[in-house]
Parts: sequence; structure tokens; C-alpha cells
Amino acid sequence: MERIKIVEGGLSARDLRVGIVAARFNEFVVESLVRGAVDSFRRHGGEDRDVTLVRVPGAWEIPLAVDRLAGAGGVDAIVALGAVIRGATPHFDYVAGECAKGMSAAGARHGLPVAFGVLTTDTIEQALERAGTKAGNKGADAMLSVIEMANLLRQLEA
Ligand code: INI
Repeated sequence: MERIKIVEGGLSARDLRVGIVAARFNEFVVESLVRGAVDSFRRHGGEDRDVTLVRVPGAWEIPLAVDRLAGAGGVDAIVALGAVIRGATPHFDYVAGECAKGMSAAGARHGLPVAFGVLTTDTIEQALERAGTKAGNKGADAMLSVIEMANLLRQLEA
């Protein structure tokens, strides 16, 4: 193992520029995710002036905004935040599925780390648990994953 070259990204947000694309739908939940993501960025050494927050109506609209933001070239990584909560109709499956597929395609198209911080839950309670209560804050987790990935990509380019 000593001879294996290990490449991994660190968790310092110093000198990183990040975009946050956040849905307004289920705003009560999503705002907690946004707060968690920003807090995580600051705690890891990031500066507020290096954060661009883009708001969109709902999770369905996230991929297009991620694509444009990534294409504009001003950020090193993007965190997508939303909450899709299952209702009585199949609407959930379309919104959650297209949101996930679209944002992963946008990340791949532009070679940029994009974190999937979109909650997909059966109930509002499950969403709240993941937005800063019992099960942590998935916005903070998503931010950590893009910090690591952005640093990893820098190392792989060097
Ligand atoms: N958008 C969400 O972000 N979460 C949801 O739970 C949701 N539900 O359940 O309908 C939702 N719908 C709106 C959708 O994202 C679009 O904004 C809308 O369809 C207009 O294009």
C-alpha cells in the first residue's frame, strides 16, 4: 500500500467559487438546506463573495439553471438544492427523475462537480428530518461533497 499513489480532494473551500441553485417550492425545507450549505462553505474557509445563489421555481427548473451557470464559467462547482415530496399522483416521479437526470447531464457536459442536494421523500416529516434536524442537513453534506470534488479535479488537472 505504501507505493500506491492516492489522489483525493481536501475539504478546504479557500479560493473555491461555488454556485447554489435552490428551488422555491417547499421553501420552508429548502431554505434550511441553503443555510446548511452556506454554513458548511464558511466553516471550511470559503468566503461569502465566492457564493452565487440562483433561485428557481421548483426542482424541475434546476437542471436548466445548473447548465447555464456551469456554462458561464464563473464557478468551480454547483450545489443543487430542492425538496420533492411525494403526493397522491405520479407527479413526484417525473419531477424527481428529470431533475436528477438533467443535473447530472449538465455536470458531465461542463466537467463540473454538481451535488444532488435535492431531497426526495415520501413525507414532509422525512424532508424536515434531513433539513437540519434528526438526520442532519443534506445541504451541508452536498456542499462538502462538491468542495472535495472541486479540489480533486484541481489535483487531477495538475
Ligand atoms: N417542485 C418541487 O421542487 N418539489 C415538489 O415536491 C414539487 N411537486 O410536488 O409538485 C414540485 N413541483 C413543481 C415543479 O418543480 C415545477 O416548478 C412546475 O411543474 C413548473 O414547471
